[in-house]
Amino acid sequence: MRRASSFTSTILSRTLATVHDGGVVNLHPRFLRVALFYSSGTNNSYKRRCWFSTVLSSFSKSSAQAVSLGLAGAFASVVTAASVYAKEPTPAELMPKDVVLYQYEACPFCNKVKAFLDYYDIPYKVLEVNPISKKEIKWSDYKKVPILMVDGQQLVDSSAIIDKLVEKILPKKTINSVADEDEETKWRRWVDNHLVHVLSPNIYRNTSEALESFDYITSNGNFSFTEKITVKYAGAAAMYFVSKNLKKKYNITDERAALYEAAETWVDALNGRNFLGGSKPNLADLAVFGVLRPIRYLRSGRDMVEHTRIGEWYSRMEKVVGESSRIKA
Ligand SMILES: N[C@@H](CCC(=O)N[C@@H](CS)C(=O)NCC(=O)O)C(=O)O
Repeated sequence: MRRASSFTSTILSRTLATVHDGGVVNLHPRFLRVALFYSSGTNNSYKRRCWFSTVLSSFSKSSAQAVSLGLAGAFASVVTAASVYAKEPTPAELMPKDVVLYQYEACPFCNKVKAFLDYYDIPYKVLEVNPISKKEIKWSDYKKVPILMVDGQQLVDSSAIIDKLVEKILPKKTINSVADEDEETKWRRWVDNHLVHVLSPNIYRNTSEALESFDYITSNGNFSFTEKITVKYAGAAAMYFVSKNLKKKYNITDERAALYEAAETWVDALNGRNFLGGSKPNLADLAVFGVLRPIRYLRSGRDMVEHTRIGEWYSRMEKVVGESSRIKA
């Protein structure tokens, strides 16, 4: 069997040995031999993987992304947006002064936080973490992303980060009723416990989709040139097999059907409302939107919009969230 350098193997194992609370995978050694065809076999540190450090990111609304995907139309619709749906302004005195997000551009949890920051127009800097060395977060005891620094305070875990931000900038947040609050909580949990698990098997469904995803990840992530090349091809191959394992773990037989079902479930939850929050998005709307953003313009996301009723809500969300409040370096 052909073998590549241990460097390749190390990069692969470390890149793929990332974990998220939602899509943890235990890799069977036999599976790894096939998936990690190029492995030197000396590294047995393959642990578990984050579907996404494997994955993509928010096809936010940057023109570069839109153009690269031939989505100028979608971009234009974002521009007309602001006039139709108004954002909720954050009072100036509550606006944090210095916000830094440590992230992987493709991470669904990071994108969930970004959707919140963008919607509330909170300016933030982004520090892209190298998923292999993680040197950018060496200073922290917490070894995952997102990490959000807010005026010197470290916040971790996407849902906890959002709760903390709500406390800070929306101290008078009024929810119409306990029922509304319960509904919002229920669907935020659904995002973390169900929706994120459906995404991974979809974006690595076959070799071409796995390559498309890794092309996105390596183009947008913080990788050295060598890492980029290695991770793109070897990572795509490995994740193709990982996604098969994920399907088993989460009892998914047909990944596309599961994705469409999740999208339809969400539209049913809207029950004719523009947003789950009614006339404005609530935290559940922002969470669903955030985790879907990285896949929206990949093959799986395009299929989802084509084959389900989620497109209209998604477009409304794009419009109301509007331009990113990220501070360009
Ligand atoms: N529950 C956490 C999960 C965060 C998470 O699992 N992040 C992944 C990226 S998607 C991670 O950093 N994994 C560890 C790694 O990459 O080494 C959250 O909601 O923020």
